[in-house]
Amino acid sequence: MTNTVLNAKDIRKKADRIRAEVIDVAVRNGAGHIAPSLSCIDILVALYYGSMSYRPGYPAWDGRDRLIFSKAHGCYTLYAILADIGNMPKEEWKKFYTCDSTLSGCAENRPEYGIEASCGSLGHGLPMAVGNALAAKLQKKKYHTFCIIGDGEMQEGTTWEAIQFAVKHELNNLTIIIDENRIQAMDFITNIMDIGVNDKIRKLKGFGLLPIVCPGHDVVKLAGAIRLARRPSGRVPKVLIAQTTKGFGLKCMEDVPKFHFRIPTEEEICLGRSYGCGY
Ligand SMILES: Cc1ncc(C[n+]2csc(CCOP(=O)(O)OP(=O)(O)O)c2C)c(N)n1
Ligand SMILES: [Mg+2]
Repeated sequence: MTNTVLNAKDIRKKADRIRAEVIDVAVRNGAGHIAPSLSCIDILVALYYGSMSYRPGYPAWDGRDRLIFSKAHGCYTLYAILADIGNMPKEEWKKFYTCDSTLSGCAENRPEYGIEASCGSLGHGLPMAVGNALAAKLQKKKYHTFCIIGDGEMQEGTTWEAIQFAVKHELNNLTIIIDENRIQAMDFITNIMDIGVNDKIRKLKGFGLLPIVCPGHDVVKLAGAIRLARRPSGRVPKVLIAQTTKGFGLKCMEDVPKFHFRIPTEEEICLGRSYGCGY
């Protein structure tokens, strides 16, 4: 059986439950990449509970869509979801970052859990995703390949080489989702590399792509946009720019660069949460 797509109310609840769990496990076990994990929660929930095709509990199913999680340091959410859908034992996720854990701090290839690739050295995910998408074309397979990449990571040269190849080979079975939280490591992107907020759009268009901007924490809209992108239409890869907030969910962390790798104190956590309202 393939996965079921959750309705609007349930997928929002799911996103909030995963948020709470990621904060809980990471703070308890002392794992520091909380903010990059919180920024991509709605993207991952929209994929796993609202758009991607896979068989929960059967990560090796050949027909599954492929997800290459290139910003691998934000993998806490991926682990929480893989445990939730039955691809990974729940205890494995709950003991993440302790001495007994076999999970790495940056997601690496664990086919038994459905983690498709080892990333962590930024810039390597998209070239692998392009390879997966090309393989599907050559082997006449129907799966779609998704790649989640950080907005700072977009600066890597390998990313732009991969985009050129994907455009040249008309890989319309590939969707790139950019986690646009506007921060790379310890500073805002516009202080480091990007020339203004629309710089990425200008560059992507220059490379022949048609980026679509969507709200990065509206899980229902994200799932809709991803379902549309998943259709094998057009001649080029799809690009979604998900406008996210780094550290979304914990008020002390939101948009604060120093939280790239940092455990909040109890006082900071007491500043409150910014989710779970209205449903
Ligand atoms: C090739 C490479 N250079 C530097 C790093 C160190 N590093 C890890 S995360 C990170 C910031 C990445 O920013 P972004 O892609 O925007 O991800 P975010 O944390 O905002 O989700 C950096 C520089 C790395 N992992 N790989
Ligand atoms: Mg970023």
